Amino acid sequence: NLSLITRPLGGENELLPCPAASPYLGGPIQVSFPKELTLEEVRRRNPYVTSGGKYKPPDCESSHSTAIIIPHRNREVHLKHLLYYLHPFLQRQQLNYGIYVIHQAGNYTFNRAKLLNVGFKEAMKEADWICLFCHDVDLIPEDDRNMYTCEKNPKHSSIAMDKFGYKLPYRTYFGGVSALTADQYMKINGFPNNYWGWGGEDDDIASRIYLNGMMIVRPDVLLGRYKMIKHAHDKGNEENPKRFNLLAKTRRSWKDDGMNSLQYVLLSKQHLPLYTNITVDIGSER
Ligand code: BGN
Repeated sequence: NLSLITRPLGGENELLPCPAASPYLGGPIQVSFPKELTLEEVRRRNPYVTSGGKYKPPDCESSHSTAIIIPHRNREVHLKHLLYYLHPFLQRQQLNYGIYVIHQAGNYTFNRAKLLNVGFKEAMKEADWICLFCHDVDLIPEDDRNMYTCEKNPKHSSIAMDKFGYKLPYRTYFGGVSALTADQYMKINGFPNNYWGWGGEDDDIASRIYLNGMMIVRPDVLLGRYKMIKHAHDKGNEENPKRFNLLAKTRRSWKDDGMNSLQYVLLSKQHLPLYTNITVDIGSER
């Protein structure tokens, strides 16, 4: 092939586009949680990951860029295992990516959806991410053909979790791991800020999607498989008794509660070797 031979060689920044399907995908992943694993070991195994947990394929130009947003508090052991699996997983998919851990400061009741809003806002300040993956810290993907890229509609990825017998628990379930483009995220005014404690916020997000004329798409059930890391019930994330009332009002509240009403105090932003750590004071219920 002459065109290949006459192409100037060694030109920097002259990578060819990555193939439509990555040649590095291996399918099912055997997931276990070795106690002795350290972040240092995860770092050693991922030498191409740069400061803040960012990566670009070294051998081709990826057309995808995905920010992984992980709400977090007191789950360091889970985070370590997630990073151990997620970094190689995303690299095998040949994505440009960055991992953001959003840490809720203080002891007030946990608020997953508001932390995701903060993650969206802070991640978009750093780069024009095409796709945002909202990712629970305790869910490990079990098949690398479950692509961490966005679709024309919001995508729910964790559709077959071990704790639900590898089935969807109900038709509109949107919890665990889900993906929206920046446009889709803004179209629904982001996520609700007022769900404090466990439950309902994911159903609110699903409502926002349908109320705005979109639908939830899913990967093949054989690929959307996840293992949940077992844990005791969190202190500070008790079931939210208000979730039923809140959900009944989503139709009226989504326009005024979301990205356009988001308030928080950024306490720190550290570019650690394996992720960007954002610590935030998101206040409390008024
Ligand atoms: C649902 C919860 C979700 C949770 C799933 C799976 C509610 C709202 C009640 C109308 N929804 O029941 O938040 O992700 O279970 O555990 O509690």
